[in-house]
Amino acid sequence: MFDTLDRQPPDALLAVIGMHRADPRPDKIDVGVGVYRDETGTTPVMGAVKAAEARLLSEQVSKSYLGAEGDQTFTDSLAHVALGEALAADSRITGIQTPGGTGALRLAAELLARTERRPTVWVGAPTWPNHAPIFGEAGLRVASHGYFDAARGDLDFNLFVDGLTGAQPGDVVLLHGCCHNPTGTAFDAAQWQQLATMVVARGLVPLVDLAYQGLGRGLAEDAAGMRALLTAAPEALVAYSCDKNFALYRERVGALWVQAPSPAVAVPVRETLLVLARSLWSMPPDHGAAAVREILSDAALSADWQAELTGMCERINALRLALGQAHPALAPIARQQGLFALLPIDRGAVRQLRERHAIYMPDSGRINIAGLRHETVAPFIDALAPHLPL
Ligand code: PLP
Ligand code: TYF
Repeated sequence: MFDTLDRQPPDALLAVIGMHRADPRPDKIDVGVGVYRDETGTTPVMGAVKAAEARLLSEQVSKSYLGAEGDQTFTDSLAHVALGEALAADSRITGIQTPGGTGALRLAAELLARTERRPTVWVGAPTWPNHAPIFGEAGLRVASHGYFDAARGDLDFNLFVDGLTGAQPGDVVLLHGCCHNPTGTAFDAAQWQQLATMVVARGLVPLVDLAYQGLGRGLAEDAAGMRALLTAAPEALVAYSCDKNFALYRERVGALWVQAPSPAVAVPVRETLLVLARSLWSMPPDHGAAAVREILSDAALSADWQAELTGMCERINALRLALGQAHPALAPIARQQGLFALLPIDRGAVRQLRERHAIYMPDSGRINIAGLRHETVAPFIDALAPHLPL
């Protein structure tokens, strides 16, 4: 039976970790996989998370089952951070805890596949390489559209709108809430409003992937566009990850919210989510979400978390400024946001940077900006400059 299975390529982003690790050169630079790194090049456990974990260790009295919804106090507290006060109180919106943002996306895909409409999911190209397989494996049709002007290295909003011309009423449009992976591009407030008008006029359903809240401009700023969209649209979905903004990566912490057209419709939506979650993973892992719940329910821990997150965001933006000023071809990076930027270089250049300079990135030319330190910006630019357009 198993001899009918084909060989499969490894995850191109995760493969970079192994290649970098195996390189003995001391001045090697890892701008591959998307994890935040500090000025020392490490990805520490955040102070508030350590404190919350210590509290859980001493005070948690049971690890008995919670249920397919996971820790509802976690999800409801997180709704205030992600959705804001008004939407968090909206009874058309229902949410449950998921294993990371990936679990939220997969649960969203299974929910969409359960509807009579079985919508096509529209994703921008390029996007996070896991997006299309997540929806495709759930049996949905995935269509892609343009939005990125590679020559300018920036968002082309008209291209985005034109690319969605073929979307039918009821189709789903996947949007990155902030900190676009891999391009770092973002809609401005006016474009989010235009998007909201378009979605309503054409009966499209937005699915917002919010995996980097707080790492672009700030917690509220990074969610503002999504909130405006949810306020306008009758139906929407939000797949949320706490794995970057709480640095919980391997703990797998996330949530899915679904906005139904009425509180009555939100009831079967929730029941369906619970049935689907039971057959996917039964219940989500608890520990990371419990730590987030502890942080969000304690004013001092919350303030501590937000201060550390702000520091991370500021470090990324300082590096963005340094890169943008270092070379004209990198100027858009200073205006863009989040961990990622897509360099205007080809695969050959990526290979040369790896072989000659021990600089590691995936073949797409995407860099994780937090993989740089202020002192490695200059050698990075020196190695990169010959490959950049004039
Ligand atoms: N969405 C995007 C755009 C991402 O870059 C990631 C990164 O991992 C995820 C979702 C998934 O997050 P998680 O690690 O919580 O599954
Ligand atoms: O894009 C990234 O680098 C992050 C981390 O299968 C990641 O989103 C990469 C690949 C993957 C899961 C997470």
